Amino acid sequence: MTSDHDTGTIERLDSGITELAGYRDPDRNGWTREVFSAPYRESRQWTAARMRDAGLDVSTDPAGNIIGRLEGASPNAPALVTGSHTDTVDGGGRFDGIVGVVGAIEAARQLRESGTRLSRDLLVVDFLGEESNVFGLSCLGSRAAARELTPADLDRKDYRGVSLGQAYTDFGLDPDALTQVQWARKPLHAFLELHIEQGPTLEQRQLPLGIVTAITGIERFIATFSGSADHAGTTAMTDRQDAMIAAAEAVLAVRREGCGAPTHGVATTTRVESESRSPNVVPSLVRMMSEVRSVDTSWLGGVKGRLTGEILAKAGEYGVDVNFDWSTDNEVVHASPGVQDVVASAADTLGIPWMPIPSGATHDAVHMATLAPMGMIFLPSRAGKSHCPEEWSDTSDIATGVTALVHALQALDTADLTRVTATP
Ligand code: HGY
Ligand code: MN
Ligand code: MN
Repeated sequence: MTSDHDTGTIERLDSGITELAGYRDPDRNGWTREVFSAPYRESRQWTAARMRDAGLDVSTDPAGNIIGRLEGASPNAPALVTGSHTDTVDGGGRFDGIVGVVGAIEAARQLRESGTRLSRDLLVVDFLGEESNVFGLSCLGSRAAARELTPADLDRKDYRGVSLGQAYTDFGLDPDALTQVQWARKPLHAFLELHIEQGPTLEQRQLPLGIVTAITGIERFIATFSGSADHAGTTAMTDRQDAMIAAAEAVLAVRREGCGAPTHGVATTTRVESESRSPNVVPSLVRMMSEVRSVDTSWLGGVKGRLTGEILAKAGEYGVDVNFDWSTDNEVVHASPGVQDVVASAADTLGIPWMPIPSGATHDAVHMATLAPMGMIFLPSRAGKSHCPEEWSDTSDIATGVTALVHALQALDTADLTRVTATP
């Protein structure tokens, strides 16, 4: 059941993806719409209008999340929540996060237009700023909803010295009110997010649907290498304390760590920069930004000790000191077995083939999991590409994901999620 979809649905999904993609930074590659940027600010009006057009009551909470509400029979019952994000990485694509907002709005429209009245409110959320940003912190809106955004986070500075708190103020949000997210202060029944896989597995297995079992944990660090500035032309190779060489060794150590993971594990260095701009000085101060991810909690828990020790020892051979600033972007989070069961039986009833799948990407679902039983539905990414302009998912696959979302939300509405069953 993947090709026969209502033409209205296909048209609305296509137009939604296309119109939202139009809000992009013309000076950056791909479909760039980073949090707090001008195109992102303009796109928030579009999202709110699209929710209203689908018949939802729309509001924006103090953390900048846009919430579309489909009233249920008993509005005081714990709400059902779905949604994702519409911000992108620099040079990003048109589907990461966006599918889970445009698709969720379409699902709510289908429920309303079919005359389905859920027993509880359904909240469709476009979470502010899911992507990791210049402040090094992902999932701003869902983190605030989960009361995980701290005053120290607001003091984080970007490379220009602007604090995250100032960025909120400049965007029109009150940093002191960020945790007063009332909809998330009440008990919630469940959270279910539709998202692209951002990897190749579903396409390789020719499956239209994935049911997420766990979401990767992320450990990030900035390492500062301090050596000695010297004349690049007159200093013998054996007399140098070259911070760039120590950083280069560290980049390879990070790669070895990722390749050595026993199950799912990856490690990436995304930035190495020398303080000096001169091309004729041995680098004395170099900063490096890396991250390590895994769904294997014990392996990920040992990464900091292993990498810190190895990088310090190697840098010492070059007479270079290293300072580390480690942060846990998020711990490994397991999807609710109850929600997984409900989604699996909805897909089986619809005749949609699926597989259980871990997520190597992090999501707003990580933080929503602290508020309610959480689940995610994945749909295929062409060639597994994401976080790049080539990111693509077929509209028919998105529509299949929406169909699964509609039926899973209806089943979740009356499900007793306290049952803990074996994961599918
Ligand atoms: O980084 C991630 O995994 C997500 O795309 N924010
Ligand atoms: Mn995403
Ligand atoms: Mn992303």
